[in-house]
Amino acid sequence: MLPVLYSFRRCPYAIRARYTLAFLKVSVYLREVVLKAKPDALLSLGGRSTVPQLIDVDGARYAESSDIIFWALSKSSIKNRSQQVWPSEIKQRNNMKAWIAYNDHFFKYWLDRYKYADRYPDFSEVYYRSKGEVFLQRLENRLKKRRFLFGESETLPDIMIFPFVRQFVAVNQSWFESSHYNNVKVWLARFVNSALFQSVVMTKYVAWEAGQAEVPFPA
Ligand SMILES: N[C@@H](CCC(=O)N[C@@H](CS)C(=O)NCC(=O)O)C(=O)O
Repeated sequence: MLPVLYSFRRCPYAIRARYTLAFLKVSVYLREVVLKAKPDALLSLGGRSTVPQLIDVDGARYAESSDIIFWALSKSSIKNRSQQVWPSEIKQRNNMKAWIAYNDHFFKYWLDRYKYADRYPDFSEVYYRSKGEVFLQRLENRLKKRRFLFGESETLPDIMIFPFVRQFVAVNQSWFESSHYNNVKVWLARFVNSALFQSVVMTKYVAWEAGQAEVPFPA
């Protein structure tokens, strides 16, 4: 018996949760959700039915990607990896939290408008992109001096931010390729070209239906 993770393959919140689980080798049963036809098992939990959501074996519910990520940190037996991604120094943790919060509140806001510019006709797609670029430039400045946001190896801010940058880039890949964000390009490629991302995190699963065999993740 394992905890259950409700997930949606392309969702950036679900991607960062799955990446953390895979990186820390914390096992769950993955239930792939179709957002337009959420399973009753998820809806009947009540309240928010966004993905990702994790239900632990004792019934405890983690309804936010960040809750799942911190739950995974507490469960991982690979202590050097959990220490690597979330070092114990308080000042550094606060700084990391600030980067994650900036991503989740500001970058995500402009990302949605850039991605769905036709639904936000007040301004142009290029305008929304330029707003998102403020964050890309901050990432670029930081990554000029180090391989990852907080040093030479990945930490939670990298893991929690890259799925959103990936989505931003996907709106107009050729624009990004020709842009000057060269260090962001290399940083993003490290994640999306990794075996962990391609062969584990982004594995395709059929939509889960009640009664079907559970799917262990990471496989
Ligand atoms: N703050 C949540 C956001 C999760 C979220 O918005 N997920 C989207 C998919 S990317 C979703 O479930 N949308 C469907 C819905 O809102 O019902 C988290 O960090 O997990």
